[in-house]
Amino acid sequence: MKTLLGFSVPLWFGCVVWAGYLEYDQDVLMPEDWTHVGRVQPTDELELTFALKQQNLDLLEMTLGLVSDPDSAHYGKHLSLEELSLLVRPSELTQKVVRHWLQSHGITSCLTVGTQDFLHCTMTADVAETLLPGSRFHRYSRDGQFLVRSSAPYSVHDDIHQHLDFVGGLHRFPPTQQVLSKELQTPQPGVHLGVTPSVLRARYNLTSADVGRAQNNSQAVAQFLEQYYHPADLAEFMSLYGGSFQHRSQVDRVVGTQGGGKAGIEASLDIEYIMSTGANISTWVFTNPGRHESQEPFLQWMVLLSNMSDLPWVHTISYGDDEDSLSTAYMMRINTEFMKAGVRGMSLLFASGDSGAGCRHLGKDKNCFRPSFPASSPYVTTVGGTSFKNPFKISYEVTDYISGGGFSNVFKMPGYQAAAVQGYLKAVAATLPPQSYYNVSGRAYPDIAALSDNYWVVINRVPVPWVSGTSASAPVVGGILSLINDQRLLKGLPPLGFLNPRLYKLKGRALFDVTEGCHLACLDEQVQGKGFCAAPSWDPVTGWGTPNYPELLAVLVAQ
Ligand SMILES: *[C@@H]1O[C@H](CO)[C@@H](O)[C@H](O)[C@H]1NC(C)=O
Ligand SMILES: *[C@@H]1O[C@H](CO)[C@@H](O)[C@H](O)[C@H]1NC(C)=O
Ligand SMILES: *[C@@H]1O[C@H](CO)[C@@H](O)[C@H](O)[C@H]1NC(C)=O
Ligand SMILES: *[C@@H]1O[C@H](CO)[C@@H](O)[C@H](O)[C@H]1NC(C)=O
Ligand SMILES: CC(=O)N[C@H]1CO[C@H](CO)[C@@H](O)[C@@H]1O
Repeated sequence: MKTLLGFSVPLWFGCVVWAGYLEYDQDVLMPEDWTHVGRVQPTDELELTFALKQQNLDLLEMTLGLVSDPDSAHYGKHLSLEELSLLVRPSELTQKVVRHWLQSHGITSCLTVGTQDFLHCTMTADVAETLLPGSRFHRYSRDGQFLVRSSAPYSVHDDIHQHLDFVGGLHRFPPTQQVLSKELQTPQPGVHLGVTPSVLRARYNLTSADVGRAQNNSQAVAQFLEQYYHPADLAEFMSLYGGSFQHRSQVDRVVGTQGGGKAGIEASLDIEYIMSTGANISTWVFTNPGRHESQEPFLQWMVLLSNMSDLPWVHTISYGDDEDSLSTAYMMRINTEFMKAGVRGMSLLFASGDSGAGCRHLGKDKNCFRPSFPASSPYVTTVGGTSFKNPFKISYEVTDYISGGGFSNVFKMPGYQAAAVQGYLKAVAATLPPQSYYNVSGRAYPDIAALSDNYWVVINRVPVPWVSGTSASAPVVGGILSLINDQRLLKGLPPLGFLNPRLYKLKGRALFDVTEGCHLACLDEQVQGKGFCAAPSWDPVTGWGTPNYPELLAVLVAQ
């Protein structure tokens, strides 16, 4: 059990300088599954990431709204990395103050990014502990993986405070596989269908002609869990299941370092399925961009996006953490990074999580639901999960009870979804869970859904059945959006970019509405394991429903 240790009292620092916490609410207790190994040596090298305060964030948010709203004259007028940089890069003062502060501690090996709002610096542990009063670095391990993190909250001097959002590499541990595949669960008797590419393509109405053709279209999956895909698994998967459609059997680009040993089920699932719906489209894999013990892989991926001008249009990510385990400052800044990706025309899709509404124990007999981040960010498209009503044939879809969904406690409900969410709350008012379990003023998710149950995946050359989770749904929807981008690019139109404003304006048109079933939540007397339930139109379990490709293409290729 993790508890909160951060508090907002300023630290009294040695030579009479006030210092304050950047992430006063950051959880600094070590998660149960990590073992403390010992203090680092003072001369051990650390790599820390400094998130510098950006400029014009109101303008960034407004620009994202305009380029993503199909009714705006600016729809699709995405910014290049250079244009984005002119908008958000930190002020000269901020850059000067932060650099001077680092240099005065002898820190000179720092790398910056295209938007100049991150600095990635190498320093010894004793320098880091002086730079960031309060921090104390220790080494931790889990399953042969080693990490360096601080056991106590860090602070920065008051004159630096206003120039930084947070420092990465001190507190956040890699999430336990919260977005998990229900690997090898006991199969039910009988000849079960199981999801393969041809099952998905049939259900979502993809014909053999629905494959990518555009020259410079591409899509990506990003992974951060020390997992990797094996090229031979992908090739075998495609030879087993790719018979009925033109496809690629190879990844075009791997960014980062793939681990050794056995392939991971998550990694194999993502890549095999994005390349099955997004067939014949160039595909990239982002994998642990930094492998230093003090790095945060998800943060490093975000930093990388701000440093590459030529990126795939669609990214699917199966990473998630409890909102309440992360600092508000961190989530706010990462949310800004999502806006930066959106104004550039990228679509980021996150799995909604595999714990339904989730459950957080607040005290004796007192629980509430537990939203997951980044699923709860208003500037990503969050994908929930479904299963077939009749598991023995391609039938209509119902809620997969694991499908993550609910309301953020951190992000306000964005305008694009207000009417849809109000409609739901009103329609099902009589059967909603008690109000004390969730926050109706927060961003509600998911936005869309796809099958998440009983996939076939090839891992270590062996086809494995019964793989489940919303981490399957996200790449399936990602590949479908890539096909739509493909048609748009062929017509000379810009890519879809941040989809939600346009998706909510469709009001469910071109999607298969999922109206049956509830997802799981706290096993207590009040809610008895039941969170929210699907209903006609949008709901916080399956969003607007699952894609009917030909209709979705028709409405999204129009302009
Ligand atoms: C960003 O890219 C440039 C080269 O394009 C490189 O010199 C720099 O080190 C990169 N920054 C980071 C943080 O990796
Ligand atoms: C798509 O699939 C649904 C259900 O499988 C079917 O009823 C419909 O006719 C199909 N075609 C189109 C163009 O929607
Ligand atoms: C597959 O994509 C390439 C471009 O990347 C294109 O030249 C080719 O025609 C596509 N194949 C089919 C069957 O459309
Ligand atoms: C509910 O969400 C809003 C933002 O949408 C936030 O300001 C508020 O603190 C949240 N309440 C709780 C109890 O978390
Ligand atoms: C994002 C992407 O796939 N970009 C490619 C566009 O085409 C050029 C030239 O072939 C490639 O170098 C890019 O990688």
